[in-house]
Amino acid sequence: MCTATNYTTKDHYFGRNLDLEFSYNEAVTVTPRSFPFEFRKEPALDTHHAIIGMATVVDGYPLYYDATNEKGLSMAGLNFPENADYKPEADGKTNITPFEFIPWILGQFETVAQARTALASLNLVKINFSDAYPLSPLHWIISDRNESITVESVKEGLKVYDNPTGVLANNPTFDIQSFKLNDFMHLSTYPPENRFSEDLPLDTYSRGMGAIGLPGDLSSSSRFVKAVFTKMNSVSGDSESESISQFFHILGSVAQQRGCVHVGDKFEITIYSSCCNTDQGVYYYTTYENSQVTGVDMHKEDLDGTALASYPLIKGQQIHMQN
Ligand code: GCH
Repeated sequence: MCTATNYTTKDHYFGRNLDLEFSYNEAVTVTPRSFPFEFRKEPALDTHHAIIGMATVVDGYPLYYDATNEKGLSMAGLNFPENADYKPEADGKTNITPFEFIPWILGQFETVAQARTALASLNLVKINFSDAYPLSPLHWIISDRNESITVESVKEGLKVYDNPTGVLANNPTFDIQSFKLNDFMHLSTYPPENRFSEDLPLDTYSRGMGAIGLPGDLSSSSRFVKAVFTKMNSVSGDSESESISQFFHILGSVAQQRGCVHVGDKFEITIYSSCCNTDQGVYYYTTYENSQVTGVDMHKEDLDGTALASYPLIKGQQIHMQN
């Protein structure tokens, strides 16, 4: 499963954990403005905003998992099994396949408000990229500095939810995930007061007791609550070092350690964690075995060009010996 979040200090940051039991050879990929984005059912975008994010490049096409454009609009796809329902082609609608959805939104729009307007006529059409890369059941978070939305294509149609948390996990549907936050409104970062019984001499014997009951397991609903609590209460200075450190700590609160979640005979792990400074266009990441933060700056690429730039992930520990 995965968790995505955003966070604002002086700049705005957007990223995710990718939790899975295997990898698709993803790489940090920059798409410049004149790379021709072709769509199966809609006209190509010959020029568009430049994009940086994590993608598997297949047959020259960047299949993005999460990305940010040069205007600061960001988007991530997260697993949504058994709920995602993609549709046949529909007349009078904009027919975009799920694997084209991130390029289509980030290629054209600067804000969530603009994206939301375009979503009114969108149909997520059921066309596989190829036999080797069939569609995945996904839902999406789209964020700018000011707001986030969640997009879900389900049996009843395309649903667009305001997402005031800026967080997305996996199942169940976003309305249910959000409703469940009601159950945790008593959690606090302050020491608890004894409202249990005046007749009992209860003691705050440890720090952190105000949030007893915060879920710590790795299910999707629990990660959602934990990430929202951590993000909403996060405190950070404005520097890049403080901001990205805090961001990776938010993601770390819901990361998956090998051995804790069985998937068949394998284990789900946090393959990578990403944090994009959406104002500067710098994409930072760590991997399961590389705790050092690595960065790729989109503005160091030729953004007026036509060729993708791909940076394979540095995956082993980068240990800095001090003696
Ligand atoms: C193709 O249609 C789209 C591309 C793939 C291959 C199928 C590489 C791009 C992107 O949509 C990829 C997709 C493979 C896979 C990915 C997806 C982005 C996120 C998703 C993960 C499986 C989601 C993470 C998650 N996993 C644990 O929640 C990498 O679908 C789980 O619960 O299964």
